[in-house]
Amino acid sequence: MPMKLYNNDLSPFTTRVRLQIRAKGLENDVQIVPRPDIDLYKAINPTGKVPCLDTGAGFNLPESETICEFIEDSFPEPSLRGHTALGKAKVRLFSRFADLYIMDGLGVLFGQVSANPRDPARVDEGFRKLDEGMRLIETYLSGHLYATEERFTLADCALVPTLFFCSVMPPGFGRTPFEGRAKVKAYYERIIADDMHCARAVQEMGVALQAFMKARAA
Ligand SMILES: N[C@@H](CCC(=O)N[C@@H](CS)C(=O)NCC(=O)O)C(=O)O
Repeated sequence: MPMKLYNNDLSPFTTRVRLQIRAKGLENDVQIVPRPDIDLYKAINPTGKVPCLDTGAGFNLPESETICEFIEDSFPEPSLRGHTALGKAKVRLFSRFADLYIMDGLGVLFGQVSANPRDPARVDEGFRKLDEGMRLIETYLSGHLYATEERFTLADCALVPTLFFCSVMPPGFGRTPFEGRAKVKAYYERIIADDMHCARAVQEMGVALQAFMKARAA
């Protein structure tokens, strides 16, 4: 039985797994399906969050990083991990930076996007956290097309969707995206121009964001 990924095109966590599925050529092995109605979905995934992977083995697996690791173990080739112990560690490091630092800052800012009035202290806190994540990524980026090596890895799957939000969210707060982070900016702009899966992922996120904003304004 094929696996099934419960998806939402806007979610950076789900986009991370969509990127992995396509980069590994697994579209026939892992179907990408919309998340059902929330009450039904909570019976499938008690966290209520996307993504969740129906493994086809009677177990529904939540949490994007866990899903990515499971997919790598289930379909080892082509590997999106590093080749060496250090290469593998570097890939995981970027996933941690994306989840723990960047998403932490973005989470605070999400709460302020439509707040009326906004809380300036929370906005500052969000940008402080975001900038700390950016500083770390800037420090560790390879400077090549891909984050860690001369090929696409799970590090890129984690970074590109989070950086999408880092590019679209600051202008809404009167800030410049990627300010002072030239390497991160160059990485993001290059990879979404040169890598077809990343280009498609950010295009899908952009369309989903427009629809989300429109629904919110209605
Ligand atoms: N740590 C989780 C985070 C997943 C997550 O926060 N997903 C959001 C969408 S970006 C969600 O489903 N939120 C709905 C909710 O919180 O009710 C992962 O990596 O999968």
